[in-house]
Amino acid sequence: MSDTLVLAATTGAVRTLTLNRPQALNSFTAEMHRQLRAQLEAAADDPAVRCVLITGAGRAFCAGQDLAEISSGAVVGNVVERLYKPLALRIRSMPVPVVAAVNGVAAGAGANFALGCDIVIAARSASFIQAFSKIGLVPDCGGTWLLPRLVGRAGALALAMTGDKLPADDAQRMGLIWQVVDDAALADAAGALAARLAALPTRALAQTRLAIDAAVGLGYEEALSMEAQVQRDMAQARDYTEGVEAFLGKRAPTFTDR
Ligand code: T3D
Repeated sequence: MSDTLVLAATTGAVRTLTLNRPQALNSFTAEMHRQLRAQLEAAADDPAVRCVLITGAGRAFCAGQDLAEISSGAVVGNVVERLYKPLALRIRSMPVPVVAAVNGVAAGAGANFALGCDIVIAARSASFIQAFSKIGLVPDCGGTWLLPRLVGRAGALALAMTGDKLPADDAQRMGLIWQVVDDAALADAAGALAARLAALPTRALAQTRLAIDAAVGLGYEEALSMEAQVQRDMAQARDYTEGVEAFLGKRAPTFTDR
């Protein structure tokens, strides 16, 4: 029987997935990819799950690809196409919001995996490293797309070329991540954020992600048309009726769409 490399726990409507190879700083093996994908599918298919929270066991979030596994024979290009690309796309297509709670170092594909989540909250001692250049690679797991959009071309190139360790506070100042909290407060702060998102109309939140990502490639007028189309769809959903009725009735809404 294989080890449990991704722990899953549910609190209310929040499914927490914990990368669990602390002895190798939660670096990705093919088996950890497989288990993470299975857990993401299970969360996507479970109507009771309204937010996914991803974190790491031990002192790291994720150190990217397990370099020992690669040197033992896996083919680099294949791994990126076969494992990292579907992972990044799965995160982007989750029907509920995805929060990354970065508890320690996030390096290489581990950094970009975190940055591809919807909201990134980090412990103050955490850091982000585009470690690729140090081993003769280029950013992957969405890094080439994400970094310039998050911090602009200048910041993206500097981070990717130097591979310097970026402390969480600097990452937040640059707009790479959303929030930094004291280490001891991370689990509670991330849990509270995830619970808050879970109580919101999660279908509209997932559509918000899609619309914002789509708008990046559109002109202003096209973006306005796309918004009108998405809004038409959202207005057909129960959550919209519930939100408006709750507002007018001066009561708290109960959102159920997904
Ligand atoms: O197929 C492909 O390769 C393409 C896909 C690429 C995607 C990528 O992610 S490429 C980038 C891969 N990641 C890295 O290059 C990061 C390598 N790790 C580090 O640079 C450092 O470990 C950290 C800066 C992340 C942390 O440094 P530090 O000093 O806090 O910890 P450490 O002592 O280096 O690591 C602790 C242990 O974890 C150590 O094992 P040991 O000696 O205690 O048995 C170390 O070997 C292991 N570890 C850390 N990162 C990895 C790893 N083992 C395998 N793969 C790793 N990526």
